[in-house]
Parts: sequence; C-alpha cells; structure tokens
Amino acid sequence: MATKKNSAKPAAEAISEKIVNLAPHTESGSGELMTTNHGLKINDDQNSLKAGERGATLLEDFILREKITHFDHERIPERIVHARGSAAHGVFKVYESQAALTRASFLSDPELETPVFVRFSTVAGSRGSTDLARDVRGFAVKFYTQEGNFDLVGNNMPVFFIQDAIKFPDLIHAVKPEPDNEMPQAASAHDTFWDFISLMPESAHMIMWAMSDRALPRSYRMMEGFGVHTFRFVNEQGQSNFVKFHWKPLLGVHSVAWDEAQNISGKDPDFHRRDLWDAIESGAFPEWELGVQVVPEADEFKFEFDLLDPTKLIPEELVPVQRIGKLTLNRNPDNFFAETEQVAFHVGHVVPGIDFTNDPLLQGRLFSYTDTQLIRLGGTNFHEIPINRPVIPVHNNQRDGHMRQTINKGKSSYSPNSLGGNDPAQAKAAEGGFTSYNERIDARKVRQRSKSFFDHFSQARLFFNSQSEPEKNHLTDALTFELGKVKTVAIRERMLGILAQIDKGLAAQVAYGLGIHVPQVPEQPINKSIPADGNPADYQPIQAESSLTSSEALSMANTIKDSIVSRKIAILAADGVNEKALNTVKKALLAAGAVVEVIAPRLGFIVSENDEQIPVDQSFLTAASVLFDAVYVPGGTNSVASIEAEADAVHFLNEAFKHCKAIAADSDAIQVLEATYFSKKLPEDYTDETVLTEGVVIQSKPAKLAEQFIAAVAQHRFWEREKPRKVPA
Ligand code: HDD
Repeated sequence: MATKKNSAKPAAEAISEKIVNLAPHTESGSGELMTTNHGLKINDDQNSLKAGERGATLLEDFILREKITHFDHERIPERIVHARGSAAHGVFKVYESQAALTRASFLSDPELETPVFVRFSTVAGSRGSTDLARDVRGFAVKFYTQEGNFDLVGNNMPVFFIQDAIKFPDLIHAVKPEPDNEMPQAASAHDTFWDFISLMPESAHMIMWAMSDRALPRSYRMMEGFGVHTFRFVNEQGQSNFVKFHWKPLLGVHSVAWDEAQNISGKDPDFHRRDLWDAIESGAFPEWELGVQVVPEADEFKFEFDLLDPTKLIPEELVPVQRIGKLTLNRNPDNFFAETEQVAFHVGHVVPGIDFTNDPLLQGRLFSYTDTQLIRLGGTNFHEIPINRPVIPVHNNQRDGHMRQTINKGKSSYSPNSLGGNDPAQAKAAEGGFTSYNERIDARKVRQRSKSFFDHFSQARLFFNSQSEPEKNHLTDALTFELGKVKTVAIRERMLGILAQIDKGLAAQVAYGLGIHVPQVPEQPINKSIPADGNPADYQPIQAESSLTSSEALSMANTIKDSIVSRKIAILAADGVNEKALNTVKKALLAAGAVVEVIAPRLGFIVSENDEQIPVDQSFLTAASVLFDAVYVPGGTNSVASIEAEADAVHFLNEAFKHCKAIAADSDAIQVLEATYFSKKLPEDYTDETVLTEGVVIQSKPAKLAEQFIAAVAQHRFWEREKPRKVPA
C-alpha cells in the first residue's frame, strides 16, 4: 500500500466515539456558581470561618476542610517508568480489510474509524523532568474498538535491553537516579546504568539504538513506533501468523543534535509536549501509518535469530513492512490529569484476532501492567476511569471495591446462576468471545534461556554498519559522553570490551575519547547474568554475523524529507526591515505549512522601510535558536544594521549553523551573515546569485529565496557541516 499523504481534518470535526463517551464526565465552571463537592453553593471562598476577625479558625469550617483535604490528596504515584509523558486523542482507519490475517474487526473494515488515545513518554525521568533527555521514548496506543480496548504499548526503538522480564527491575534500578543521592535525573550517563549494561551483553543491540540519534527526537510527531515483541495475528479459521507492529510517521524520522538537546532542556523542558499540543491546536494533525511484518507460522525457525527474542528485529529486507492503516491525532486532551495521567495501558489488553507469543519479556509484561495500575491508580476499579473505559458496555460478575462507579443491578453476581437467567452469558467465539491461540506446548518446567537467544552482537553491528557517517559520529560521541560521566574506570573498560565485540573501530574511538585502551577481549566471560549453579562458559554470547551488511530502514538519513509542515522558522528583523521580502517569504513558508515567528530586539511591533507595522512574536530575550528549525534574515538597511549589532541575533545564527539548520538571508542582509563565525565557510562569490551551500541560502529575489529555503528546511539538517566533527559556536 502506497504512503497516503497528509490529510488533516479541521480540529472542529475531531469528535470520535470516545470523545462522545467522555462527554458526560466533563465539567466546566464557565457561567456557573461555585459549590462544594456536595453541591452546596459557596458564598465566600476567600476567608476561613474564624472566632472573630483576628481569631483562630474554627474546626466547624467544613468548607475549608473539604477544600484543603482534597488538595492534600491531589497527587498520585507517578509511573515507575515512563512517568514523563504527553498524550492526544485521534482515530485509526485500516486501508483494506486484513481479515485474511486477523479476525480483529477494527482491522477488517476500511469504513470503520476507531478512536484512539496515544501517550508518548520518556522512560527514566520523573514527571517533571525534561523532554529532551537522551532516552527511549514510549509510544503507547489505546484503540477503543467495538470488541474492547486493544493497547499497543510500544517504544520508538524496535528492540529492548533485556530478554527476560525478570531483569526489568534490575535494568530500571540501574538507570534511575542512584539511590544514595538521587542523581542524575533523567539520564543514563552514570555508573549504575553502565555497570549493569556492561555485565549484560544482551543489551548491546539496544545500546546502539539508545545511543543513536533516535534517542533525541525532534518531535514525538517525527518518531517511528514499534510493538517490539513478535505478536500473533489469528484469523477466523484459527490460523496464526507472527506479526511485528510498526508506526511510520508521515513527517519522516528526525532528531536534534545532543548539544541542542541539552540547551532545549534549559530553554524549554516541555519542548516535545508543547510541540505536540501546538501542532494539534493548529490543525497540523500528526499522522502515522501502521505497518506490519507478517511471518507465517511455518517460517518460525527460518531466521538467523529467534523471533521470540526481543533484542532482535526483523530486517525490512527480509520481511517488508506492509502499511495497512493510518493513525491521526486530532484533538488535545481537556484535562492532563484525568486523561494523560490516569490512562492505564496494558499489553494484555487485546481483542480477538491478536494474541501473544512466548517472548519472555512480553510474558512478564502481561503481569506487570495491571499490577502497576493497582498501586498507581489506587484500586481495582481503574477501568472505570473515563479515559480507560471501552466504548462498549462492560458486563461481568466483578463487584465493589474502592470508588466503584457502576451500579450493578440484580441479585446474582456469580456464574452459573439461575436467579439472573445465567447472565451475563459467555460469548461464543462466533459472537466475539476471546479464545487463546491453541499453541502446542510440551515441555519441562525450567529456568533457562534458549541458546537461540545467545547472539548479542550481530544485529548491534548491523545497526552500526547501517548508519550514515554523521550518525556514526553521533553514536560514538554519545558513548564517549556517557562513559565519560562514569566515574569507575573498570566499568568504562568493561563497556569498551562489549563495544569491541560490535565494532573495533567504534571501541577504539570511544577509548581514545576516554583516554584508556580497549581491553583484550574476550579473555574473561562478559556475561555476568548467570544463575548461582550455572557454569559461566555455558552463558557466554555466541559469535555470529548477520547475513546483511546493512539495512536501509535502520538509518534516519534515509527518511522522507519532502515536507516542512509544522517546522518552526524564525525571521530575525528590526525597524526598517524590507517588508516586501519579509512578507513574501513568510507567506510562502506559511503556505507550505510551516510555523513562522518574527523575532526582534523587543516585543510589540517593528516599523518597516515603508512604515508598515509588523507584529513581533518574540524578542531575542525569550526566543532561542534551539527552539527553531531554521532562520531567515530579510534585508532593509536599518534592520540589517540593528540585527548585525545585536549579539543575541548573531549568536542565534551561529548556533543555528552549529546545529546544522537551514539558514536564509536576503543578499542585502549579507553583512549580518558576515558578522557570524561561519561567514568564513561560505564561498566568496556569493552575491545576487543563488548559493545553496550546505543549507545556507543567499538570494536577492524573495520568491526564489523562499523556494530554495523551503527545499533546504525539508532536508531538516545538514549534518555534513559537522566536519571536522564539531563546529564551534
Ligand atoms: Fe513497560 C509503562 C513500553 C518492557 C513494566 N512501558 C510502559 C509505557 C510504555 C512501555 C510505552 C508507558 C505507558 C503509558 O504511557 O502510560 N515496556 C515498554 C516496552 C517494553 C517494556 C516497549 C519492552 C518491549 N515494561 C516492560 C517490562 C516491564 C514493564 C519488561 C515489567 C516486567 N511498563 C511497565 C510498567 C509500566 C510500564 C511498570 C509503568 C507505568 C505503567 O506500566 O502503566 O508496568
């Protein structure tokens, strides 16, 4: 199925069945009188009840007590992982019926629009931490189908650190802030994380992803998503196929630079949250295509890796991704706590036609998610919270518990019963009753891992080999940074030993940055995740080579670069600006879907050459280049002189260049570029003629400039500028 183009609908239409279903639970105080929680109208919300105007507050003040008590209880525990997140409502539609593969009804009817709620997150940081941490991103989708809720609880990386859920608490303890001093926040660059990772070679492949630019997304809207595990599709005839789920963003997959990420964390820690919110508010609805890689049951053992091993992906060269439907996020939540915070995902929320495999990570997750909601949301009735309710009715014999909302009628709450006519009745498979896939299992009870899980390096190497030169440099720098923050030299060395198994050149470069040598490997066992009675020799990684030398889909350099929709573009201007140039370029950028802001020495208005008032969106004090994708400097003698003299403006341009962004200037604004450090890098003969050198556009004709600038912005970044490796600013 060919990629469908961006087809955003106006925000006003974004009312799905789930939005209708949430409506009775919404509240607005607009035009209403204030009441207590019990409906009593409040006359004075400013003063507590006192014994005399200078006297003590009275215990009798039930209004004060209710208000303070509720406030004292406002917080609930944050998620143990993925605490920091942001979410949106939307819809999903399948392109063509997938009934041959799965009986899931939401995948069988192209007319059917299934409401969804999607939450993106970082993993390690607390609720208040920065969006721009170097981290995996969660990509959790709740489909409110006519057969119940289906949750696809994935990440923006297709593999995971560990193979067995029993290691999850260890992994998370290692990455979270260290227990003695609660440092560092939202960062893996510390001893405990790398201590654990360096003892667990099964994490090698995921470490390549986590240290790559994938860990620094430009936007949630520009990330891929992956179900990670191999799941099953089961059709009406009971036939099963293995399936891997993918989300492919229609805006392409893009990242920011590490230096930029660190700056954004200070300038706007809500950068991704704001970006998602603003895009949806402006009608630039984020879209992804749902992709599936389908493997017939008969091919289970055909691959050089185990389909049940969550540290492996299926290269797209081996099994192409078929794009079967589209997800559109078209509405922001009304209330962060009620929706984004209280939404409860669970890999075990499936619908008929979707089933599990024996991937030991998936199997452990099937326990964890309900358990975590019980403590986080406070009891068994969390499914009754509006955002978690299915859009279809719920009937069973479960009863009561904290905060029960449902008023179950009738005498019988057991099955079988005769007093209630034996209802609610079980559903036959033909009526949509869920039946587990009838997989044959004939085995001994063991605590073991299959030998087919023991190749830890071949796909790590495949990933590294598939990266472009700038991506490889970023990955090398990321590892050097992270291990540079590790204090214990033995941990650094042990990690170099693992890197050397992946790529000797990579290990050597990181070692150089750390000022140490790559140890001789593998002299000693490197896997320390061994049972007490295990023989270390039986648990060491096996050496294997992927049959592919590289895989195109693994590099972000090969992503789509055909759109500037929702890219943020700064125009640096001051009084005396050439309004014709400014307006022409601005209009063209807006028409191409970009967001444009005029940045000037102060807020209010600037007055153009021809006395036109131009509103200013931000001053140099509030704006920063790291919050924009590209920058344009229009001409106009006085404006150009002011911008050239404005240190913040020159810094803005220098930094934009450093972060490899598209830059455009009118020919008569050239003196501004000459004030930057990168003027030396531009060809000398630029005048009126077009010069498109690594994303710097200099033009005298505004319409032509706009055209070239748009093409440059669509490229996203000109990473080649980083030669030799780093650009000072
Ligand atoms: Fe998990 C949350 C994704 C392994 C236990 N996980 C959580 C969220 C995402 C993932 C996106 C946030 C959901 C939201 O936005 O509310 N987790 C993954 C992926 C994994 C994975 C892609 C590996 C393939 N997780 C994993 C394991 C365990 C957990 C192995 C435990 C054995 N995950 C949890 C949890 C969380 C959670 C403790 C914390 C908050 C929550 O569930 O609702 O149950």
